[in-house]
Amino acid sequence: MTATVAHAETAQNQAAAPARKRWSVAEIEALFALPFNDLLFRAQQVHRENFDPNGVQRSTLLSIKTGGCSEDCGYCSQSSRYDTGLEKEALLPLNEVLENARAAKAKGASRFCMGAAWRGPKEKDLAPVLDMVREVKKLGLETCVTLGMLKEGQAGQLKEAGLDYYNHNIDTSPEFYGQIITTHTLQDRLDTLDKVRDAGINVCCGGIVGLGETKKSRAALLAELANMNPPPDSVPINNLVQVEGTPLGKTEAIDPFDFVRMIAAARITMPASYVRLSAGRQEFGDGIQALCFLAGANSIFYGERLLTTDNPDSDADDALFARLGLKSI
Ligand code: SAM
Ligand code: DTB
Ligand code: SF4
Repeated sequence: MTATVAHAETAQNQAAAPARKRWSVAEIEALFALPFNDLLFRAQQVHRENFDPNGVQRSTLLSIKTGGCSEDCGYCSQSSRYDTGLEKEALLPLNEVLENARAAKAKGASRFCMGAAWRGPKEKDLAPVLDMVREVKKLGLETCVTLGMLKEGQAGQLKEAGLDYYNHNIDTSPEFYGQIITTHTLQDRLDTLDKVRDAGINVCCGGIVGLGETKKSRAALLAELANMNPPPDSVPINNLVQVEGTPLGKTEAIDPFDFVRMIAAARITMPASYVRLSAGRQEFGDGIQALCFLAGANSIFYGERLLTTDNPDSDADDALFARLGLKSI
């Protein structure tokens, strides 16, 4: 085939591709306003059209560099601006990371996600992380890192080391963002996501609810995510873990049914993405978590620790999976 023909075919394929739906904030608010059963039925239908309804992917998190972060994210235990009683730690040595990764694999996680409390990695920070990615990958695990904002060229280095996913959340709606974070902008985060996507790394991007946001703001967060081109491969929906000493440490908790609605609307608006029932699961009982799976959540963080706060024990999760007939994928 000549180059000209190949080009012509590409152009034709593009012309034939159906235009992607853009979601308005009002449309997503209308999803939230549906009777709960109607919303869940619709979400479950979309879920079944796109995924095995009983498969749930499991990632284990490890904080490879804890605390002392320059940023002022109002929810975060790791910002140096708040007195949360957290001990600042240096970057973990490779052998300790690998020990944790081996244990996560033995427990049944398929992906290992390493998080660092940085605004972004300096060049000298990145080299040891690249080694971690290479070595974790060799264990037969998928790799994910969340390191903050990336500079030119860093995403390419991570890709070359074998990185599968980069997590970088937009956290909340464009309108509410400035009330939660002032040291970097939403646009800064979108720029990093572009670099990750351009390097051919899968994008993991979601947000947090329970920050004191309105329902409209939740809808706007989902619209921002769903209208990305393409939408993120993985969408973590975090329920704020209230950390004493942070500005949001005493925020009123979200109604758990509204959290389930958030999962359902994420499933409907991003049919082909993995929707992750993320931080804050401990605040929900088994019943609410089961509803989240019914609403289309198909991944979780697995293991007793998130980054600096607790997550359900893996034994408790294994028992829940057995009771619900869920299988790890
Ligand atoms: N520093 C990097 C960054 O901000 O991208 C990586 C680590 S940061 C802890 C990763 C994400 O965890 C945040 O964007 C936020 O969505 C989530 N997160 C942090 N603290 C949380 C909390 N207390 N409750 C729920 N989610 C939280
Ligand atoms: C994400 O969306 N949630 C995870 C992961 N990506 C890095 C982090 C949750 C952190 C919860 C608070 C803590 O343990 O510090
Ligand atoms: Fe730093 Fe990330 Fe926490 Fe913000 S969320 S304070 S950037 S570690």
